[in-house]
Amino acid sequence: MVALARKLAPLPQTAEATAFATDVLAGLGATPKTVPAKYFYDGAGSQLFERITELPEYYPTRTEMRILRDEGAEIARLIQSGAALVEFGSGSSKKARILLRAAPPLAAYVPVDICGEMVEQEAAELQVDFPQLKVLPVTADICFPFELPAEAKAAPARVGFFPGSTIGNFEPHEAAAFLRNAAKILGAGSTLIIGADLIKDTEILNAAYNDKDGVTAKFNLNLLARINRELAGNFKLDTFEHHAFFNRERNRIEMHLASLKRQKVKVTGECFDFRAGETIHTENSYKYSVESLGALACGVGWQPAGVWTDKRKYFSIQAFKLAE
Ligand code: AVI
Repeated sequence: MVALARKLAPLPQTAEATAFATDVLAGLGATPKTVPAKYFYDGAGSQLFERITELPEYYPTRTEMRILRDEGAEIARLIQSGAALVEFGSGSSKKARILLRAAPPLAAYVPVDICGEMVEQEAAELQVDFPQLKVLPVTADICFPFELPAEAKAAPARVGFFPGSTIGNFEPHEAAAFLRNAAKILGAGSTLIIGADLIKDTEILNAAYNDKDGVTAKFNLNLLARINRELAGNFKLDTFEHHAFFNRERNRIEMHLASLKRQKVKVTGECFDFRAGETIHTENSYKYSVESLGALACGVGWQPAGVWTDKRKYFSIQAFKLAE
């Protein structure tokens, strides 16, 4: 029966779809069950994430924007005239726009994102609003080495920008690898400006990932809906529940999807057993102190060059430099 279902299940068509299938099957077959957080962001997931950033409980986005608006001029002093600004995981470039307005004339702005269509489209829109600026989009996975455009390589300096606390979604060893990779790409004498969410009271953190309108729950459950849509899954969404909590020992928010009963679920014809209460671990969102992010960055050669926070010390923008 399983063999027949397997034959009938649609096969993934693209390399991206194959990677999704491979990761989901491996993750659901592991103990404990996991699915990588990067798969949250299909069309529906990206829209839900946009809604999360506007929730009253979800402070990171608006707090980071406030720091950038209030301290933009100070932060931009780290950017020398004629430098190239390279944004890692640029998405909508909303935050870069604030920095670009405060920055001196630049050789180029290089938004880098894995989603080629989005990076090209956002770059075209930004180009209209900043006609003097050379906007040179790059499609790449920011966790691996990639080539900068020639103009950015030839600029007298390069400044990396990695806002949004996306670094928090990496495991610490992955965050260190990202920082090492960024150093290689940007080169000697460069600067890196990172947005990182800070460790704080458990209640504030738990509320940010358990909003009362249930948008974060929908965002989490959309992962199962995506598996149903793209991998011939048969998850019943109302038999899984969103769980999110701050793990203080590991300084991270953990998101899980908990099965409300004992059940079997099929994905591309493969069957997975769930115990009642068993979870799929879907995301970690690490919170840093200024010192802990500094230690991680120093460990791979970056030197602290500035820290800006909001009054409540909820969020930080931290700058680092590489020796010449
Ligand atoms: C994208 N990232 C920084 C978000 C975070 O806070 O870790 C993703 C998110 N997950 C649930 N809410 C927001």
